[in-house]
Amino acid sequence: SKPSTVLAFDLGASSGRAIVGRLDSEAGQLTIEEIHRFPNDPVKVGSRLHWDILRLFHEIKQGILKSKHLGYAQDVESLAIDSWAVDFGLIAPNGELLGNPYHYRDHQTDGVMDQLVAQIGREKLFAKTGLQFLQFNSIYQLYALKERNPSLLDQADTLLMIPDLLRYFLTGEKHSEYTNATTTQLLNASTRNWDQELLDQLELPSKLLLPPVPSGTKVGSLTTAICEELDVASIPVIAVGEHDTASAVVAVPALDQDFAYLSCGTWSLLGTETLSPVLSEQALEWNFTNEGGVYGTNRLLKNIMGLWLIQECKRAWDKEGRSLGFADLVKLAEQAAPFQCFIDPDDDAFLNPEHMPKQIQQYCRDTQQMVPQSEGEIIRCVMESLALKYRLILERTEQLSGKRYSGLHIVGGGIQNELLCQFTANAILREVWAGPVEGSALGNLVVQWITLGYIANLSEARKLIRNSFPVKTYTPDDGEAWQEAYETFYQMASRSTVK
Ligand code: ADP
Ligand code: LRH
Repeated sequence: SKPSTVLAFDLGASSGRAIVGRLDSEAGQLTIEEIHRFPNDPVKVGSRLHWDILRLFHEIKQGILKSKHLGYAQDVESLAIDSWAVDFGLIAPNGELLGNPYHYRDHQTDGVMDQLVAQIGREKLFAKTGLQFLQFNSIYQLYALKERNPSLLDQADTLLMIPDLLRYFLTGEKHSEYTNATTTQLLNASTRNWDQELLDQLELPSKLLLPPVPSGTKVGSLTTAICEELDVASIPVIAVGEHDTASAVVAVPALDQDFAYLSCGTWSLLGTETLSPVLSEQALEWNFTNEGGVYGTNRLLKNIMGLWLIQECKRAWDKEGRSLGFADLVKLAEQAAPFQCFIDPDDDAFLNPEHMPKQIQQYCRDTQQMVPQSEGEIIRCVMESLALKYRLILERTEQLSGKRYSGLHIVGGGIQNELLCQFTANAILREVWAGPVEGSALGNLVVQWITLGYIANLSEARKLIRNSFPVKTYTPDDGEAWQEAYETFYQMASRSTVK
């Protein structure tokens, strides 16, 4: 029988892609083809940082057009979008978008979290939502907006998270998808609906937020206007696990029920899948999160600053005219001396500094370490520190879940940094299993196929991914040196409030 074709749009904080997936159910094989990729550069206007949302919508239309030109469009049975979390657009009563959505790294939320947390109480917020405290969670963005730009909120009829918003542009239908809704820190983990008390505290009208629909729900199809504009037949649209990290976790090719994962892109999201939220005091103290997963699963994980640190070093050097690719930077790091200095990647200073390399140097100076000078020294410091941080968070995940993991699955664009994969194996003293690289897009695709009835469930989907894509094993090396480095890293980071 003919393979089933579906289309995934995966929007990361650094780039977006359109991927065609083809499933041969009889052979138990699936293949993917990247048909479109585009940068997702945020835009600074005055002192505000925005996403270029209309451009992203344009690129999604380009992706649909390309699927047509490649001859797939007539076969595409559905499409779906996933993206980074927490950000949103506001819709006016007349159905139009109000303003440009803000980027979660905009400084408007600086200091806001402490204010609101003092008001509500940290324990209470965690008990209700199960979420980690990140200064850019939607709840703090809304609170900041309330103070800074109240008329915008007053005019708004509906809040739509980024994938909800782009999906609304495509279908004309407004729905809120569950996994991404959990990242707002406004959803109650027990009721899986908006927490009325929190909405009241923020004086947010409850009409703003739509009751979340489960991942995998069919939520309309391309509008007639879009079909005419692109000259394509209408395509059904599915709300998959629209939080990119939820989709990445779907795609972890684990054979066991209990596994640890690292979704490695702009952010490094490290944790495990559990049946219910872990709301212990320890989870709160370590600032772990419980984000909603697909099909009732829970994602116990922690955000680690991730490859953002490298992206931002690259951007600073690009601006200075020393254009180096990621592969060049990794090569330079490989040539630099090991274990010279470490940073805590999750120090607030690294969330959105003016100049990342200088910020890293400053951190090393402040912590009385050697100050890295060359590009290679700086990137080596970042990569070793990330690998060591992964160990800390992996061990904490084990303590919280009460499980022991024999290795770590890594998915996402970051696995192209093979030196980082090797460092990670060395640091955690266990195997690393790297792949697939397009984790989020694959998770997006397989949930569409589950909805369409081609794949039975989540574990079948993971088996299928395991059978269709290579997984590269990295075995730990140089254990003693890394153990010593971990002790130094841990002491250094503890002195400056390990996050
Ligand atoms: P996101 O989805 O968050 O935008 P990706 O999963 O696409 O991010 O990962 C992008 C990151 O992968 C880059 O920031 C870079 O650090 C890393 N990367 C991509 N290609 C390479 C490469 N050839 N060598 C080393 N690292 C790479
Ligand atoms: C990764 C991600 C992560 C969120 C952050 C805002 O792309 O979705 O899970 O915390 O972006």
